[in-house]
Amino acid sequence: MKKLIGSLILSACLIAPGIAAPTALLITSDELEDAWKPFVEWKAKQGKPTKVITTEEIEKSYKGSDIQEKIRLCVREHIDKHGIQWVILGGDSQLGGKGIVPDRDTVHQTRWGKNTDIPTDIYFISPTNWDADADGVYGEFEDDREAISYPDGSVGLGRIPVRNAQDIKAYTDKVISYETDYPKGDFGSTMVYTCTVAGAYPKVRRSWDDHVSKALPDGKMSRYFANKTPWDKKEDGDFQLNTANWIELINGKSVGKFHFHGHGLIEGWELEGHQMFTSEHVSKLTNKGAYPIITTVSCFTGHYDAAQDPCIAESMLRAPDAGAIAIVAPCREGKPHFMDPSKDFPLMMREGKMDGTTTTMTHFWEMGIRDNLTTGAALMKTKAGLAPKAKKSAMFHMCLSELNLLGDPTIAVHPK
Ligand SMILES: [Ca+2]
Ligand SMILES: [Ca+2]
Repeated sequence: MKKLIGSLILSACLIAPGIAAPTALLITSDELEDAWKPFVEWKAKQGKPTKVITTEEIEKSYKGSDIQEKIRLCVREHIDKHGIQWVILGGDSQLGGKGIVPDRDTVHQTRWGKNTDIPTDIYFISPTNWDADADGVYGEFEDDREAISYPDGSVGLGRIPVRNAQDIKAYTDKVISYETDYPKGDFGSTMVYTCTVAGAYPKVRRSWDDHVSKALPDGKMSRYFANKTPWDKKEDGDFQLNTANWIELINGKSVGKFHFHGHGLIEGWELEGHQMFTSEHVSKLTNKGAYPIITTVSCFTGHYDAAQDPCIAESMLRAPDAGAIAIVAPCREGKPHFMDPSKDFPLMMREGKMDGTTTTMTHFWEMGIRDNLTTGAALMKTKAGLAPKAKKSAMFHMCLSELNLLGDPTIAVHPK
């Protein structure tokens, strides 16, 4: 009897209010720990108690070859022993293993050339260390194969690439707005595809027609392609995808979901007439309270780990009272990954066969909306679905490694 009473008291303690077991783990630095407190308090109110652990604590408490390895071991311990469902990397990364939450660089040799420094955030939720041959080079498609594992979809992951307390405050305010005061009406069910590359028109069309529209049957979708938009006046394509018109699209507060397809650089999206949408234009955004989620295949727009900072995705996330709430973007070139490029590439041009990057973005939307998932869960379940291809193809291995979620992984893709 004593034993029973003892265990009842123990269970009561474990489920007592205020000490609910954390469902999310947020990693940041000692310096920024306090700045995250309002975010953490907010998440607890949302039923997602969040534990904060700093890289300084991790450095002391875990054994591993470097800080990234120690972070991975810490994350896995929290997943395996404490049932953590979301992992939030709460800070930017800088070159050479520096920054608030340093990224893990993995190496990729594909038909596009060799990349040695692809920031691979899925490494942190991996049960294996991505360096089977222990040469200190991570993610080698063949030599490290046995130690490479992809997400299984059970844990949501994202990085909020902030640098200081002001960034954290601005982002936290946006998350609270997103979760309490999401715009009424058609905002959430309106999706815009922009595309400035003619060869991509067919696959961008199919992204909606064959997939996202199925999850959002009452959705309102518009295509702003270089050759035709709903806002053309005298002739097809005369509404230009230029910076002024993009600012208008976002400031109109009527579109909650964007997919941008076209060229890009670290500092911005390239629109028609080689106009660049950069941080200068982000500063003209006034979409307070109406923060869209964005997917984009534009090269380098998610290059959060660069010496040059911010990348355009970071500008959009850090902007106070404006910009975006979450972005899935390539950290380097936005490549069309295919299993059999010589056969698949012409099919892409002709009939819109989707490559790995466009498939990732499309499934993120389709699954996230249909299954009512959070952003982090939607992207990791998408990667889980593509994992069999990544095991067979170095290009898909790169695809899964290089597309990171920038933003809070615990917010809904499609708030009700
Ligand atoms: Ca290796
Ligand atoms: Ca950065």
